[in-house]
Amino acid sequence: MKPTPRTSPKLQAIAQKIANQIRITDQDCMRLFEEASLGFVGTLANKIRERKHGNRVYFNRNFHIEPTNVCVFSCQFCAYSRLYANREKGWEYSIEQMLELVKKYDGNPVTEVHIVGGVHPKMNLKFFKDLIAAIKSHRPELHIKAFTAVEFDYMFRKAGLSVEDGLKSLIEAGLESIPGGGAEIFHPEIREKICKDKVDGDGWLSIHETAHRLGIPSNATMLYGHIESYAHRVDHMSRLRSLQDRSGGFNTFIPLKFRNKDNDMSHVTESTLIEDMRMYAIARIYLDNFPHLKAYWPMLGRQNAQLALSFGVDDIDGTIDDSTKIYSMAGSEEQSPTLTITELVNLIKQTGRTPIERDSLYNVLEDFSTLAN
Ligand code: V47
Ligand code: SF4
Repeated sequence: MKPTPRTSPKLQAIAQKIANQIRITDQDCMRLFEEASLGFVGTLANKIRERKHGNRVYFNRNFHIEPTNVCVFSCQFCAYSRLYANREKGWEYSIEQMLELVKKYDGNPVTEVHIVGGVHPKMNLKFFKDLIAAIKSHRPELHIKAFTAVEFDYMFRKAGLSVEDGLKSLIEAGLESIPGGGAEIFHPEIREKICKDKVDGDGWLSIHETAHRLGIPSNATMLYGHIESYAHRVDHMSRLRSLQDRSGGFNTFIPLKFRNKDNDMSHVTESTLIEDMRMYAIARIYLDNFPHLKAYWPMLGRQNAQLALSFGVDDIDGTIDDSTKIYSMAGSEEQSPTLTITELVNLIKQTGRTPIERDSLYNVLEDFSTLAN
């Protein structure tokens, strides 16, 4: 990119690194957060995104199962969990009920089920192994992406197993990949304030590292736009980038915008759209070893997710279905998030990009560029 005269020499040097495909430093990343305009970071991020993926935008056909919203933890930002003592106000599905949810999709070409929920003291490792095995025996080709590091940490400790042995037993039952939740902000200064009782940053990273070693890919999230500073965001992404250098097991980074409805952080103002787009762009510039950057449309809203496709994002998640409550209860844009394939494809085409249906491992299933509007 040719630097404009108004760009400072330090920012120009960063643009030069991107042009030469040189990794930026943590200090460069701080400078981008503190000094760079949306246009500046957007142009660089789009260049990187097009270098990696051309004009393609990936989506998949998935649905979510949330086994329970009863949770032993009390994250300040969570609008969804109900304490065990208050569990009559929550839900807890049996294996049979969850299998019924899966059977609703018989004959529907979904390729993935995403299973995450609260940390229920009675739903143990055996329960989840049986759940996974039951789904696999009903529909063997359905990819199972399940459980955050927070859920693993609790269920393995309760079972008295190491992370490695616990993961091996779930893999044996049919677990194939791990979603990116529970990461929040790794830095203890913030983690102590927003989710002090669940697995810490090092624990989260070590569970993902173990999964990668066992051949299980995963995603990583970052809950941003609340009480964290830019330095905490850089620290978070820096730990992820270092782990990815060692393991190579992350597929996708997903920045999650903090929503403030009905939680203990309702007094905290939400980030602006400009700040959201800057977040995506800077993540794309910094995380050079992450293949994909995802905008989770139920959280951002459809139009903002479309916009994010010009700021480094190449993945827009999937059809989802309306069973995911963790965001709608915290005030996300989409209260009943479901998109048909035609709607999803049209959303992507309206931005001038090429819609590509992917499987859970980003193998291309179908190019939808020729589907009529
Ligand atoms: O870890 C909870 C977030 C996450 C709020 O891997 C909130 O493909 C904003 O990680 N405001 C769980 N965010 C969900 C998750 C996820 C979602 C979609 C795709 C994938 C993937 C992973 O939800 C939690 C937390 O960071 N969350 N409350 C809130 N008030
Ligand atoms: Fe429980 Fe997850 Fe909510 Fe935290 S974010 S209280 S771990 S459901």
